[in-house]
Amino acid sequence: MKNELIQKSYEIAKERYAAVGVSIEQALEALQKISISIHCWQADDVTGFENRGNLGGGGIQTTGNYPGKARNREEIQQDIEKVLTLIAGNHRLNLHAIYGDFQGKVVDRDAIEPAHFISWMQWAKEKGLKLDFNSTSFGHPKSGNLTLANPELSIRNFWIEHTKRCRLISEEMGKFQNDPCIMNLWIHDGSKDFTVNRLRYRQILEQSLDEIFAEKYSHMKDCIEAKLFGIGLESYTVGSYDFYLGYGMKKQKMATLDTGHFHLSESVADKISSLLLFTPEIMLHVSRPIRWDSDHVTILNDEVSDLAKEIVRANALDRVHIGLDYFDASINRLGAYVIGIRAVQKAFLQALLEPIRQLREYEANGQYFERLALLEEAKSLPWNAVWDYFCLINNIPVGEEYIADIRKYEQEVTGKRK
Ligand code: RNT
Ligand code: ZN
Repeated sequence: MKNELIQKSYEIAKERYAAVGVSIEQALEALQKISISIHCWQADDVTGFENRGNLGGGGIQTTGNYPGKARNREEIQQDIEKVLTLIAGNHRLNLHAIYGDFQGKVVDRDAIEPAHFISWMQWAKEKGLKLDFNSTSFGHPKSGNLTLANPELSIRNFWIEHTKRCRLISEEMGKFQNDPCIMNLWIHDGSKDFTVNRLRYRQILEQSLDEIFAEKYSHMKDCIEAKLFGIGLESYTVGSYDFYLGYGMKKQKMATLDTGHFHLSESVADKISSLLLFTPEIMLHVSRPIRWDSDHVTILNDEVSDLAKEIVRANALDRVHIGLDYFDASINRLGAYVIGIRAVQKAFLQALLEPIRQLREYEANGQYFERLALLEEAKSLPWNAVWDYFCLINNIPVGEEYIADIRKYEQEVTGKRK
């Protein structure tokens, strides 16, 4: 019965969308191909497996102590496998360097190797996931306030070595999965208060990056992530947006746009069409900043909708990589994953269903009332019927049905973790 209703609503939606010149079949086909890079660190509050405990720092902070966080690789994998049963499509898993399979040993960051990630690669292959990767500069005794931008040579070299190794690991991942592994480089370097030698640290960072990127690889792609500020590092961020945008354009590296890393009233969506002209590709960290870069769970809000629309309008789905980045430890962590992934998919579905031909015609004719009116009406076109149908044909829970699945998993699995 329920399936029949979904089917019926879908048929009605098809006609309704046809009236505004939109093919929902094409939209569904495109949505099916969108692959989201799922961040592994929501599963365990960015702790990792270094066997030294979460040292925190680096200007980021998880808040909450909801029970049941994953304590090891097996548990993260188990949780991700569960998440995959509640979402449609083929996706990627984004690992941080601290999530290596270290076999109970303490392996320092300047000693990590592809071997520490073989078990991840094999598991990912079995599950049909592709892997992405990140160097980890935070949460380490040598992190301090400056890593790659540190004037102290021994510390700087330690982090250069770490980052080079991360690129090699990414290269091996890319080879193994026969698909480029995207490696994100984010460092927290900055300072809490007035900084009178801002140029110097940026020069050092530029030199470090040049050293790191000297080796050319063909199975991995680099992206560089800027930030506005970190906790305890409020006055100065070495790797600011201007810095990485300039570096990325000069060296043809893709920029990572984290939606929490800008002034709160700044539109990240509007950056897409400019970046596409000057950098090869774009990486996204879709997040939800509340008052600051708080990394709340991504939801379907205007910011995410605008972002998806700009990407679709620019016909750039093949040049923009969509990743998630948030860590909420105050609610069920699997639930947090599913909410965020589904929200991003919904945003893209809405974008793909936009009556863009008509809107552009209005714009070209200077018919701005008509353009605004259709944009408003498009908001309430029956996209939800298409979304339900998408879930149905992918054999995953429709609508709020997944809440019960998460609850059950909590009772049977995560709730039993001590
Ligand atoms: C921090 C950056 C960065 C991290 C992850 C864990 O503000 O957004 O991407 O969240 O690397
Ligand atoms: Zn990020």
